[in-house]
Amino acid sequence: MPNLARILERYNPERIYRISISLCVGIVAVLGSYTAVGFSPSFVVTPVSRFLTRNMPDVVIQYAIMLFGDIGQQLNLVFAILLTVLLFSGVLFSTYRVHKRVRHPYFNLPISGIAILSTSYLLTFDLLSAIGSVLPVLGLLLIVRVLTYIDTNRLSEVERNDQVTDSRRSFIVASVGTALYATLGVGGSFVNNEPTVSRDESVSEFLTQAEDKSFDVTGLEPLVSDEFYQVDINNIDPRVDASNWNLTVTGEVESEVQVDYEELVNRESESRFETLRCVGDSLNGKKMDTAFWTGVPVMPLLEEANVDSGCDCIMVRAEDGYYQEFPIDALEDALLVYTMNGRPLPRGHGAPVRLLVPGHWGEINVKWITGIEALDRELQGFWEKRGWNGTGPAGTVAKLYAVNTLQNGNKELGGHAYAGTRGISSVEVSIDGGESWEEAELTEKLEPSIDAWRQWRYEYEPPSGSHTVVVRAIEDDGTVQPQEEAEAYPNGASGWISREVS
Ligand SMILES: Nc1nc2c(c(=O)[nH]1)N[C@H]1C(S)=C(S)[C@@H](COP(=O)(O)O)O[C@H]1N2
Ligand SMILES: [Mo]
Repeated sequence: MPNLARILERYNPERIYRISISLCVGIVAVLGSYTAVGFSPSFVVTPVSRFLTRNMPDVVIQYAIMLFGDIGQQLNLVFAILLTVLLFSGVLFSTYRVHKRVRHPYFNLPISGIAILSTSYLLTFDLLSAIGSVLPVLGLLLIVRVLTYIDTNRLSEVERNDQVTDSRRSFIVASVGTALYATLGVGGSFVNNEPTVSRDESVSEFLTQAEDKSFDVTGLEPLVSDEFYQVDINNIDPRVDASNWNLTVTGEVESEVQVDYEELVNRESESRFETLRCVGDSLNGKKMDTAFWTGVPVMPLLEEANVDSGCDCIMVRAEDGYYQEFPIDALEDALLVYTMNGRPLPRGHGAPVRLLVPGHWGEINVKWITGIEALDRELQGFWEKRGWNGTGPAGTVAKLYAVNTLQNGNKELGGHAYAGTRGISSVEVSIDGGESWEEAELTEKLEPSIDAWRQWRYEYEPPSGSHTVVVRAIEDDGTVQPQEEAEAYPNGASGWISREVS
């Protein structure tokens, strides 16, 4: 075992000591901002993470999706946090140079403080976040200073020249302090949780309807999802105040239109059950969910603006810089949605207002919507630029989510089936690998709805030994779910889901 002190000596102890303190400062600066503003756009990591996502070359993104799938985004966040910590550490480390020039200990702390404060402020333009960063940094540096001072005074004249001996204790205290603070800072996240708003009572009859129509199958989510999947390009979602929100209709229009939140919710609204499915959903994946939504039809707004688009297409833009292009036709039954299951739209699902386009892949259901621009020629949206093909109608699928053995020895299968606005007329099940097919039970349609999914359930006496179960959905007009197998990228997953059951 090499002796730590020796290594320290060999690698210029003073420098190592400073690097360590700088790292501690980087960590507490990031945590401090987090404690002050939480996972919000004002958090110091947000702009760094955003920069990474927006500027990552398309090839890297495609590889990351293939290699890491959903955790790609978490990796991005971890990387962004590391970079931000290093940025603050670097800033602090460079102030040591200034200290050397100034040569007066009283200036050290203010100089470091100003450096951290301005870095944080320049990243976020948020004073609260910047103060959040600088306060714990000042606390940490103060402790280090005081301890170093005490220790230095205790030493003899000769020993005082050895900077490291007298700062080792302060270094240990600094690391322990940082670790403690990290624990508290993470605990602080609970403080930043958003309050739950009580449910609009007029919606309960619809939610009760969904509950009553749902099958009671172990391992199967009800018709209105308990956990609604979330997909977007952000690690830290935008936070948009309803009072500051507005939507503009611009571009190839006769007269631009602008509505704010008040005006929107005072318009005539519609409420219905709708299902969303992400084009990135794997064949038997769970990026498909249903909620009861309330919103205002979009088309009247475009009519007010008198849109005259050369391509009959629009670009929809959002607060997070996301943009999607698609045909105006798709908007026929689309809503600008502001409640979900009787509560104000949650931040993660696009608060205060999102677009809901029945039957289309999730990606054009733009959250945190800010603008609709009528185009004169076709352009590519955020995902289309990266090779995806997800602006059209969503694919048909019967998922196989539950395989249960009942008390009477029978097998019970269950899942959700979705066919966009084409509708599900039946789900067929084969227990012999696709030789013969039987019809599954189907839940009643949710009302009102244009494209809500259904649950299916099938019970049978199992043959002895293992057998292959296959399921497929049939659309309203008799079209059978495509059997050809494909990965999600780039057109959405397809194929019949099958499973060995024994
Ligand atoms: N502003 C914005 N809207 C967005 C996205 C996004 O990244 N930014 N992601 C889209 C994608 S790919 C999907 S699948 C749906 C998911 O909606 P949800 O998170 O409410 O389930 O939102 C869409 N709307
Ligand atoms: Mo998606």
